[in-house]
Amino acid sequence: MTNEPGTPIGRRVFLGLVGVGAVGVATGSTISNWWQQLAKRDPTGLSAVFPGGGGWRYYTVTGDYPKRPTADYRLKVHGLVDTPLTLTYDELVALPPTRLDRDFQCVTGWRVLGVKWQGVRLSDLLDRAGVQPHARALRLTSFDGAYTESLTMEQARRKDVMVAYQLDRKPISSDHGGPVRLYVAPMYGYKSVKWLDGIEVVDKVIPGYWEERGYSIDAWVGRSNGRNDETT
Ligand SMILES: Nc1nc2c(c(=O)[nH]1)N[C@H]1C(S)=C(S)[C@@H](COP(=O)(O)O)O[C@H]1N2
Ligand SMILES: [Mo]
Repeated sequence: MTNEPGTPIGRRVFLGLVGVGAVGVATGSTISNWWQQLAKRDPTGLSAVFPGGGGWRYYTVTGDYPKRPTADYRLKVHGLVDTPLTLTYDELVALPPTRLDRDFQCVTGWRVLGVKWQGVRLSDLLDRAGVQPHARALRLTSFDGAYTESLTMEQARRKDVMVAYQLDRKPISSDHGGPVRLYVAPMYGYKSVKWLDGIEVVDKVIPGYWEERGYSIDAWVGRSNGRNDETT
């Protein structure tokens, strides 16, 4: 089963996603925590009108929102590269930053407008590692232990694709996939791997978690929204 971007997604996949959304069960005791938990598992979008949502849903396919202190964080760039890298959080944030003020859109329909992202261009990291000539794609992994994604080398080299460590001027929370996640501005949210820990350079596209479950490997947000042009 495949789904073209912008068309309604298949029922099986949709139900799967709703099921996934229901995994983040309330654990907090405060009211605000309760609302936050509601927002996490609410597939309808109604909780966006309540405090704490801000239009976001907090997704996880494992039922867990793993926390990793920045001191313990490592990002590996490996595979078909001349110099494999293992970057600490401090090393990553010390690299020349890139910023984007762009929308975040899930393929299920919700969208958060004008999110302020800061990070390091994925392309810069690839240059540091030295991509070998026969490389064609990336396999991206998460320290949740389950989620993966793919990008072609051409997609990965775009200026609007970054390894992000700030969201709306604050460190990315663990709910949002911090301390470090991917942000692929021109594509649906499922490309933006949370809790990013690995960038493997490979010789062909390896379908990611949701792509194995029916979503399109090319996840371009429909041009009809007029907001997906590549900018610096
Ligand atoms: N590791 C991991 N990354 C993920 C997901 C996930 O479940 N696990 N969900 C994806 C989807 S479908 C979307 S829309 C966004 C949601 O990001 P958010 O939880 O910060 O709103 O993360 C993407 N990256
Ligand atoms: Mo999504």
